[in-house]
Amino acid sequence: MTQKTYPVQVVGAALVDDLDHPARLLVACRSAPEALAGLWEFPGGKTEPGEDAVAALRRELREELGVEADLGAEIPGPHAQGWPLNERMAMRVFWGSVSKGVPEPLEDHSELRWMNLSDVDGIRNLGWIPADLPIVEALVHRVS
Ligand code: 9L3
Ligand code: MG
Repeated sequence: MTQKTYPVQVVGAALVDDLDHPARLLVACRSAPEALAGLWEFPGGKTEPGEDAVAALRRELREELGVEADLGAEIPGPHAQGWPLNERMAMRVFWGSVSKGVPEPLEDHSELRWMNLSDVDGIRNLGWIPADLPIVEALVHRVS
């Protein structure tokens, strides 16, 4: 069987305080584009030509948050390209932790927030980009 291909590959990070014993998750509120402003997401962005997913995500976290990250296992989505975002884009999501720096909203975000992973309802009710919600559910199942 062949699977659909999404022309745009996006990568995102579930950044936690400690990869082995996660207690807190970093969530980011978008400031741009206008259609997504005010919605929360996993930080990340589009993979560039010739870049693998992990390298792209390291770059995005440097650009958007100003941090270096250790990346861990993937949170597998229903598709080889990860979690479908729309007809054209799918996102691969990796666990990660900050290895250097303090996250700041340097690009396309108005606010960052560390959420307690025990606050499952608080995380669920943030007002996510709708396409990120299935990933939120997979993540809270993983840690609960
Ligand atoms: N997107 C959705 N959820 C996310 C991320 C990082 C991205 N967690 C969508 C929003 C944009 C597109 O993917 O339409 C590309 O993301 P970016 O490069 O604007 O961050
Ligand atoms: Mg981005």
